[in-house]
Amino acid sequence: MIVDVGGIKVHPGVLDAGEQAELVEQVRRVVRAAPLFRPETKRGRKMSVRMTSAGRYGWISDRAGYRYERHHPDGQEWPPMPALAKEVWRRVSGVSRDPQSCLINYYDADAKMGMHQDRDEANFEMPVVSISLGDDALFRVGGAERGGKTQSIWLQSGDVAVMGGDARLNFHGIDRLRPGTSSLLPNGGRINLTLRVVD
Ligand code: MD6
Ligand code: FE
Repeated sequence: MIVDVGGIKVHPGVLDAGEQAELVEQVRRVVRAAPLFRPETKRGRKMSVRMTSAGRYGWISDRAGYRYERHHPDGQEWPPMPALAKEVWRRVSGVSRDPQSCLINYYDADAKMGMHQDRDEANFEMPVVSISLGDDALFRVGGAERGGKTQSIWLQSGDVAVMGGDARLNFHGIDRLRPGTSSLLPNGGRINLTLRVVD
């Protein structure tokens, strides 16, 4: 079963409980090598999510703007991409290229993400694949213009969303979490992985 939310295809329960735990372990390995940081927007506001990346490129936001970089802010290359995340991409992306970036977002109980487009990549024919782990999150999807009609869905741990085709540039964001809905992460919260071809 696939659920269409404003053109974004949500595949519920792609990862079972064992795979979710394994992916969390792989994410912990990344975070040990490339610590989470709280990015600033161009306007100097701190985002509420904490981020890091794995793979060839990581996504960075600071006073200089949004972009992909080969290095963590601490100067080191990003660690290798979690193997299980790459496997999910191969299962659901529908394209033959492998992802070059795995952005890791950590949400605590109060974190959210404002409506945005993913448009820092060179080739919009390549989809974005997103994996949810931990607490449920309310995902809102609009159209290609800011301010239009939106639809929402609660993303659960193990769900995978694919943003491609005509929906590739749709606005989307996370309104809020439902704390305590998952026991996957001992301290609660949510991890979101987004996989992309960058260049
Ligand atoms: C999140 N997701 O789920 C934020 N972007 O925490 C995204 O921003 C996103 O879910 C591109 C494609 C799918 C997504
Ligand atoms: Fe996004």
